[in-house]
Amino acid sequence: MTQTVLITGASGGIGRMMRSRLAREGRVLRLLDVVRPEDPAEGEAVEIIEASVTDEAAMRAACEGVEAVIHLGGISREAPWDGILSANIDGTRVVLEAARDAGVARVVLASSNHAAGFYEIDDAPEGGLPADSLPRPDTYYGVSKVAMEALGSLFHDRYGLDVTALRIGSCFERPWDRRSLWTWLSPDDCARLLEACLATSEPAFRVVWGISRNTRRWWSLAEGEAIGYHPQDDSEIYAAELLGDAIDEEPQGREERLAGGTFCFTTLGEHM
Ligand code: 15L
Repeated sequence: MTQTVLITGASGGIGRMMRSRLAREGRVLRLLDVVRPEDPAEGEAVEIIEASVTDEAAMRAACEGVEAVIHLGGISREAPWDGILSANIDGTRVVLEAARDAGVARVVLASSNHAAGFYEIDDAPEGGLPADSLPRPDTYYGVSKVAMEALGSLFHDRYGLDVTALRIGSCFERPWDRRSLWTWLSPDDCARLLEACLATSEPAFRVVWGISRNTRRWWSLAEGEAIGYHPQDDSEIYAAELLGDAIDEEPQGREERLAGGTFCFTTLGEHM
């Protein structure tokens, strides 16, 4: 039987990196974005939808026959409030309502570390800061991710959807500075994490950090491991190249000690 997985925000950074990594025998990826995703390559099991996550009719149609939704769509950094409110908060509501109406069993939500950006390294207990630590958003963007998590919780409790909200660190091909050495989520680990979310056994609402097995991490891996996410990559292989002689220095100043880094200091409501 074919499994159809809808990915919103499929033309964004993570969406593009996941396209080949989530391809599986017996799976169709339905790729949706306001920016039209690339047409399928020969033999690629993908369907393309050009639409906004705020478009209720389009989202309803997109959810038809879908087993799981991976919701990556929306604005991915600080921006004026109106846009955040519409794309990230209302967009998530529209996605969840469409999923519920279509009988979709699972939804994975791309939350962010910026829902908890004001935690500092010293706040972390042994084993790492729990993934479901109380929100401490660092921006309006972070607030929208807190709202996203709240909507996920609501749709689990009301309608029984299986919802996993991922507090994603920094999902890029490679880390680029001291902070990203502990926030890094390698693209391969991101795919492993999403596969774990697609294979959970009991419907629940859960929050999980999206990071790799980085030597410098201070966020807990326990919640991910509980659903079978066992990250394999470690950013430490880049540390010498990135930090040179400063490789063993402690993180300096609040920008390097706060989870959200520069997001904690950017002007609220202004494009970053
Ligand atoms: C995020 O939430 C952003 O979407 C991404 O672009 C990065 O800035 C990341 O956080 C990060 O904290 O590195």
